[in-house]
Amino acid sequence: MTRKEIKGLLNEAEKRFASEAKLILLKSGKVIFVGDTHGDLEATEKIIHRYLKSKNKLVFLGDYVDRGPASLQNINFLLQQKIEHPDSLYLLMGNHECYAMGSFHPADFWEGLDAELRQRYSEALSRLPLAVSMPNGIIALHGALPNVSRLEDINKIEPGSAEWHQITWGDWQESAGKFLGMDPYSGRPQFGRGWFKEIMSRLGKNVLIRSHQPDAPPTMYGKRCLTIFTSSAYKHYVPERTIAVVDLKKPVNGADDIEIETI
Ligand SMILES: [Mn+2]
Repeated sequence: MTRKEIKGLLNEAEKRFASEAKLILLKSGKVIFVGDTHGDLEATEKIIHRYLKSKNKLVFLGDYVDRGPASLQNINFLLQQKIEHPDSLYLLMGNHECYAMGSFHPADFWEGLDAELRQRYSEALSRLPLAVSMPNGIIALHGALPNVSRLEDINKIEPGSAEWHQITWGDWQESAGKFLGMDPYSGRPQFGRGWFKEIMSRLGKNVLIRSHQPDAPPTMYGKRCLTIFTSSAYKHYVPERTIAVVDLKKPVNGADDIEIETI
């Protein structure tokens, strides 16, 4: 794409994201959740061609850039698809979309852009929605669950806030506590079973689908917290790229009610 085409794409995408709520409500059909793709354009193309059809909804859980070899192509392809299929495809915000809110390393995508394009991608991607809610008890987002009083309050979360940080950067650990402190190496906030149980009950949800943490067990907390990962960028942790398929006609009480497919 030329520079002019990229700017046009970012303008269109930014307008689209500005018109969406931060909390997306999905009510019918089959929903396909995709974990971090991290520059794995091949994975993204395969998923779009295989699943973007009929009444399916596709939800990408964030982290489209950095680490993989085709970050620029991956994010541009996803933005084009979003513009063409605005009500079938949803792109949630991951921490790697948040360079505007503070730099991090490694960030090969962001560091490879010139100042003007870095600014434009930052502005457009800082408008991405944060979470998906479904009536069968599922909530989906990139990392951990935010400290909000009610589900609808996710719509008020501002990029850069504490709640935004919990969603985009938060990790889950198999410990009993609630907030377990910041990881000294990655700087990510760590949360335990206590927080999961408390906030899921407050939000009235059964199951969380998220990505972000390739070394996390695929299911935690009595199969109520699913972590999927859909990039070849972390083969040493996750040898297979996984997605989660949820049929909104069926009740979901745990991971056993969700189809995990490899692509
Ligand atoms: Mn992440």
